[in-house]
Amino acid sequence: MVVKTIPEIPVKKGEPPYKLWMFEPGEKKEFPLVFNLRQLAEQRRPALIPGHRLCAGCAAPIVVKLASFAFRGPTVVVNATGCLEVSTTIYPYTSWAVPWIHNAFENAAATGSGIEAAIKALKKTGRLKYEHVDVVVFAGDGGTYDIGIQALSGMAERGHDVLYILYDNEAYMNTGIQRSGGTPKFAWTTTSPVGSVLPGKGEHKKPIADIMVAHRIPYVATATPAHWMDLIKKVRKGIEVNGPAFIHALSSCNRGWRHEEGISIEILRRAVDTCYFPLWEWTPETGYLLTDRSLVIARNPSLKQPIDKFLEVQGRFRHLLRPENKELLKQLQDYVDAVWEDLLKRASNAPR
Ligand SMILES: Cc1ncc(C[n+]2csc(CCOP(=O)(O)OP(=O)(O)O)c2C)c(N)n1
Ligand code: SF4
Ligand SMILES: [Mg+2]
Repeated sequence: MVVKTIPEIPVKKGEPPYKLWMFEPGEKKEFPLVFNLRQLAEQRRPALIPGHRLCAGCAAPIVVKLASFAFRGPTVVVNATGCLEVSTTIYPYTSWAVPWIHNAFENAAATGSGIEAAIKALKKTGRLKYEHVDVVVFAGDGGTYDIGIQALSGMAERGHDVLYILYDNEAYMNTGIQRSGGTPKFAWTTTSPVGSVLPGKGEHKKPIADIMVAHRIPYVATATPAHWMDLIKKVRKGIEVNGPAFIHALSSCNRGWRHEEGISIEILRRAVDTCYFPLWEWTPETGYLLTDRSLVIARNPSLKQPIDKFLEVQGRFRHLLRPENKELLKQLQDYVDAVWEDLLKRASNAPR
């Protein structure tokens, strides 16, 4: 008997909350995607359930919950070391309602690859009756841009059928806000301090999603939990493709970004409205396609907001808005504009 957590029937009154659902191997059921958030929440239990100790206002659990609405089931989750892992599995408790594994910081993609290979072998020898068992990795930016990139690149190159979801809070948050390859230029972190010598981090964010496009895997996309329908659809696509898929989800962190707890979703909206974090997807067949709000902005350029709108609500960029740092702010704006213009040229659905 296998544990299955997303029920095919809505939760009924009087039922114990977050009960694990069981079903027999060999049972074949597809769960059609519903795009009414209330209906989704009523019909599906998320993979991550209450009781975790992630900070109030943290976007990471929202990424996971939304993503899990698109899981087909059965699904195995692999979690790299980081806030999501340590705060959801404090021994002897767990907030995960699906089979879940943590290995080491750097090898989440290798662990996912191994699980997928084992599933294949079990199917081949007739020992696994399911048509598909999906493997989904969640990893932070430190575990992806820096320490996990070797395992991730290997997973992509070998063609493992795994969906890798990067929740990018733009620093090593769990260990005290150290800069990573995903930290944007001029952001304050404890290892890229702001003072009379340095104006925060000296380097731009690594283009991780484009690096995954360069692997020519079946599916790559960017997403935020503020654009929830877009995120859910992309996760489902990433699961359904045959082969590796990568989703880069921006995930605000009130501790590290220095913002109020209640504005996480607003900040992520601003990240897209300023084109700091454009929403797109890529497949080998279609190339780059803008999605959701970014497609709207491409069609109506007057909707594009200045980068200040993203920066002004975060303490980590406070110094950039001082008059003496006008030149740095312009540098960042020019960089965001150049990356956006480049994306408009590459996206086949951008107006010409
Ligand atoms: C090999 C190894 N190096 C360092 C650490 C210490 N460590 C644990 S979590 C973490 C930061 C994780 O950062 P990120 O991947 O961005 O996830 P976040 O905490 O931001 O969610 C570090 C450095 C470790 N566990 N293993
Ligand atoms: S430190 Fe940041 S990423 Fe970690 S749980 Fe708190 S808000 Fe979330
Ligand atoms: Mg991080």
